[in-house]
Amino acid sequence: MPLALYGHPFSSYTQKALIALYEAGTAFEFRMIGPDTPEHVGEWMRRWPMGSFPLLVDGDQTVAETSIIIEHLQIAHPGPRQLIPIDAAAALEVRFLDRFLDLYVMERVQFAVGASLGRYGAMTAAEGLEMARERLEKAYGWLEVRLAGRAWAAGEDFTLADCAAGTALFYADWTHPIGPGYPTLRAYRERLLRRASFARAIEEARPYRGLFPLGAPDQD
Ligand SMILES: N[C@@H](CCC(=O)N[C@@H](CS)C(=O)NCC(=O)O)C(=O)O
Repeated sequence: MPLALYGHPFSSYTQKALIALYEAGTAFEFRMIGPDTPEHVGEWMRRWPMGSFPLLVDGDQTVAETSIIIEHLQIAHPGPRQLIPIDAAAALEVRFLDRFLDLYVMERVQFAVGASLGRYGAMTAAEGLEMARERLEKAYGWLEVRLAGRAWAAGEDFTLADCAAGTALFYADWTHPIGPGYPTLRAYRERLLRRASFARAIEEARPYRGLFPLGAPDQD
C-alpha cells in the first residue's frame, strides 16, 4: 500500500504534515476527509476512533499526531533535509518549539474557533475570542524574544518546529493579528509563507477559506 495521508487541505494540522511531506518530496496519496468521500471518512474513523486528523497510513502502520507523523517520516522516508536534528540537544529545542507552537498558539486558535461554533456551553464567541487573544498575545511576546537572530524557529535550518509554526502563525494572525510590536515574529511568518512547501499547502487550501468560522481576512 502506498503512503497515504487522510486529512483536509484547510486543516491546520493536515497542512503541518503536508509541509513535511513536501519538504522531503515524498510520494503519497492524499485521502480527503469530507462529505464527498465517505469511504475515506469510514477508513479514517476505523483506524483512529479518536477522530482527529491528519492520519498517516504507511503499509501496515497507522500513525497519528502530527509531531509523531513527522518523526515517523523522518525515520521511514527521510528527505534531503533533517527535520529533526541528529544532535540530541538541538533536537530538544526543535521538539520544544513544536510543542509550544501547537499548544500555546494553534490550540488558542482552535479554542476561539470552538467558541465561535458554540462548543463551550454558555461561553459566547466574543468571550472565547477575547480569551484566545489574551493568550496569543503572551505567546507572541515569548516567540518574539525566542526567535531573535534566527532564520527559522530553532536556528539556521528548517525543521519540525517550522512545520508547526507555518500553520499555527498563519491562522493565529487571522485570529489575533500579530502587531507591529513583534517585528521578528512578523518577518518570520512572512518567510514561512514564502517557503515553497508551505506556499503550496496555502494554495491548495485557498478554495476552502470560507470554512474559517471567524471569517478569513483579505490577506495572505
Ligand atoms: N494534536 C493533534 C491535533 C490534530 C487536530 O486538532 N486536528 C483537527 C483538524 S485541524 C481535528 O482533528 N479536529 C477535529 C476534532 O478534533 O474533533 C495533531 O497534532 O495531530
